[in-house]
Amino acid sequence: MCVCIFFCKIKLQNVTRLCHTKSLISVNGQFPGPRLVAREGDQVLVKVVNHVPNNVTLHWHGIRQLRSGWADGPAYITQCPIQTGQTYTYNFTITSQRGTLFWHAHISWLRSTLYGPIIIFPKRNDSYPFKKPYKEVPIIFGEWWNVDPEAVISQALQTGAGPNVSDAYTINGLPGPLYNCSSKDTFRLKVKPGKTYLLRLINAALNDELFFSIANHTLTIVEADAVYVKPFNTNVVLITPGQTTNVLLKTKPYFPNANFLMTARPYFTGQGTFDNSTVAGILQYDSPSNHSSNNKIPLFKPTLPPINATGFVANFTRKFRSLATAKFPANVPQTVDKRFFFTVGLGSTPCPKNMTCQGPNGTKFAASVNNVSFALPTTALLQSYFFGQSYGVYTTNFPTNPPFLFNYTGTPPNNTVVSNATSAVVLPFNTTVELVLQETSILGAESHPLHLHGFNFFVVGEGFGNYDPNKDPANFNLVDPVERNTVGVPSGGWVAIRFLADNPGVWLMHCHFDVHTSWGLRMAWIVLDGPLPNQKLLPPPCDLPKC
Ligand SMILES: *[C@@H]1O[C@H](CO)[C@@H](O)[C@H](O)[C@H]1NC(C)=O
Ligand SMILES: *[C@@H]1O[C@H](CO)[C@@H](O)[C@H](O)[C@H]1NC(C)=O
Ligand SMILES: *[C@@H]1O[C@H](CO)[C@@H](O)[C@H](O)[C@H]1NC(C)=O
Ligand SMILES: *[C@@H]1O[C@H](CO)[C@@H](O)[C@H](O)[C@H]1NC(C)=O
Ligand SMILES: *[C@@H]1O[C@H](CO)[C@@H](O)[C@H](O)[C@H]1NC(C)=O
Ligand SMILES: *[C@@H]1O[C@H](CO)[C@@H](O)[C@H](O)[C@H]1NC(C)=O
Ligand SMILES: *[C@@H]1O[C@H](CO)[C@@H](O)[C@H](O)[C@H]1NC(C)=O
Ligand SMILES: *[C@@H]1O[C@H](CO)[C@@H](O)[C@H](O)[C@H]1NC(C)=O
Ligand SMILES: *[C@@H]1O[C@H](CO)[C@@H](O)[C@H](O)[C@H]1NC(C)=O
Ligand SMILES: *[C@@H]1O[C@H](CO)[C@@H](O)[C@H](O)[C@H]1NC(C)=O
Ligand SMILES: *[C@@H]1O[C@H](CO)[C@@H](O)[C@H](O)[C@H]1NC(C)=O
Ligand SMILES: *[C@@H]1O[C@H](CO)[C@@H](O)[C@H](O)[C@H]1NC(C)=O
Ligand SMILES: [Cu+2]
Repeated sequence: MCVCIFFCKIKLQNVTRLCHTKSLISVNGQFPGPRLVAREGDQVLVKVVNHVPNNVTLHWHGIRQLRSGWADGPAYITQCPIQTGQTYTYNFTITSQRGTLFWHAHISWLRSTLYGPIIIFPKRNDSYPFKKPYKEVPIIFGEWWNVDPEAVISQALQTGAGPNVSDAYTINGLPGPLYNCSSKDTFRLKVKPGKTYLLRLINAALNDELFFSIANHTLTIVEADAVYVKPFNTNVVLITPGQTTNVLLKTKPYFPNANFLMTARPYFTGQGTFDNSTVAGILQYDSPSNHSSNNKIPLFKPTLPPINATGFVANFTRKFRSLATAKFPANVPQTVDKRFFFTVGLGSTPCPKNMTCQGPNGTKFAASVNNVSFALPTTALLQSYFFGQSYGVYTTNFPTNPPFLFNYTGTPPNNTVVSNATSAVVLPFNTTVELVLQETSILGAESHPLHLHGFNFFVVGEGFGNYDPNKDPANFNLVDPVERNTVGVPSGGWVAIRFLADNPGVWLMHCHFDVHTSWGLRMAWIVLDGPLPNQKLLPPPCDLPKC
């Protein structure tokens, strides 16, 4: 166990992609940002200094932050932003987690350029539950805008329209040869024959779930969201924003006289526009005669499922199972103290009287949980909670069920207007929670990658149509469900999760499509302290930023 210290200087950096040069916000002048590498059990200190005009916060996505909510990072939830010229040191310990996660900015859309891998090695003398790979390679997907993404979201929120879409997807910051003016910006994975590589896949894209595949190679999935899973083979991986997936790539036993594209492009079922483009990298065998860097040898392309392949996605996601061994048990709550049923989806807010709006039927787009579009406060919830100053900041009456019933996945109601509020659900320490997330097809069916801060949860069930509380629980998997921090609520369907509220603090839950989060698809859980000294939220660090 050690103390790992990282320095993050938030600064501007000129980067050129697709023949567009722009000044983007980076960590230490790197795009994508640097890797945070640590070991299970390590204490991590990240000193962040803000040298850009924007307010910034960083989030350590998937790190449990046991009793250290002050280091979680979502702006106005666990901290006020780090303002220009200010410094804040994130201080947390990595407890009982190992695998791949990622860090990203958690304010407005700054995570479009502020992101990087988190790699957590097992404890010393501990090993993977699979053969030690020859090499490990992070593959982080992102989205590239030729314009400033902050201008894109700010204009969308003004007009009420859907935001403009990105110009490219990237692998490790590189769009690859299928875009104009981009072939020199191609990620190349050089491999040796007969070896096993561990690819640490991370979807850091803002608004798009992605299919990923490597031509002529099968992948073995071994881990999801930094939790080992029962290995299974697949040619195509689906990864939603906020998810991480470790896969083993076994290279061919000989030097093939060919190169192989790895590509990713969206899975999309919504009604709006989306970036329908394809990022590609190249898998090339490092042959002694160097044939593989010869562009004349054949280049094979993988086949990805159709854009809207919901059947494939359902089959794929159902294959994920916890290891559920003595060493890596699946501690699924077997009994439930509190049940919640949340609808998630899009809606609208009325257009201000003196404006014309470009959202649905002249309104503004909004998104909600149980019809509540969550408004960010002007101070941080965690401070308000900790110092007993919630009055006027947030309420604790977040609805446990939708305010009115309708056929969630059928004909939409005639009123799509959502309400707005800053409200939370309060949970006593160690409450076992069952939460059903039901997609609403009010403005068209669409899947939503829901991310819970502060906890992992077990995905005990999922299905299409409306959740049936009388029939569906009978099919729940309480033995080896996958444990993760981000789950796709199926397009036109529902997902049921369970978690143990054993981490005191204020924890955001939100759609990991940034556009939906910006429209209000987010809410907060407040988990109270337990009776024992080690069950209480620690006091705030003295450099915690102020609003
Ligand atoms: C970026 O480019 C602009 C225009 O060429 C230049 O003025 C600026 O100094 C550059 N910034 C950095 C951080 O290199
Ligand atoms: C980090 O937090 C721990 C408590 O969790 C505290 O003991 C330690 O002093 C902190 N370290 C720094 C450098 O702030
Ligand atoms: C790659 O797969 C294609 C069919 O998808 C096949 O025609 C080709 O021979 C394969 N190439 C290699 C080198 O495996
Ligand atoms: C996406 O692009 C492909 C061509 O690359 C095209 O065949 C397909 O129709 C497009 N799909 C949508 C939904 O726009
Ligand atoms: C996917 O889109 C195609 C073309 O628009 C359509 O024919 C098909 O029914 C859609 N499939 C699903 C599963 O929605
Ligand atoms: C999904 O799995 C079912 C059952 O194994 C199979 O019948 C179906 O064809 C699969 N669908 C897709 C799109 O792969
Ligand atoms: C519309 O009214 C709001 C206040 O309700 C005001 O802030 C805004 O400037 C007005 N916009 C126009 C275009 O008049
Ligand atoms: C828009 O208005 C039309 C006609 O009034 C109505 O049929 C439709 O359902 C409305 N759409 C939305 C998204 O509210
Ligand atoms: C809800 O709507 C769907 C699609 O129209 C329909 O198939 C289903 O029967 C409806 N469910 C109920 C309970 O009315
Ligand atoms: C909308 O539906 C509700 C109940 O479903 C009904 O009472 C109301 O009259 C409807 N309004 C309009 C404008 O159709
Ligand atoms: C929330 O709703 C109130 C009342 O409808 C409105 O005045 C306010 O501007 C809304 N706030 C946000 C952040 O949308
Ligand atoms: C930065 O955050 C502070 C504190 O919340 C706020 O007062 C200020 O308006 C923000 N500045 C910008 C540029 O967003
Ligand atoms: Cu969403």
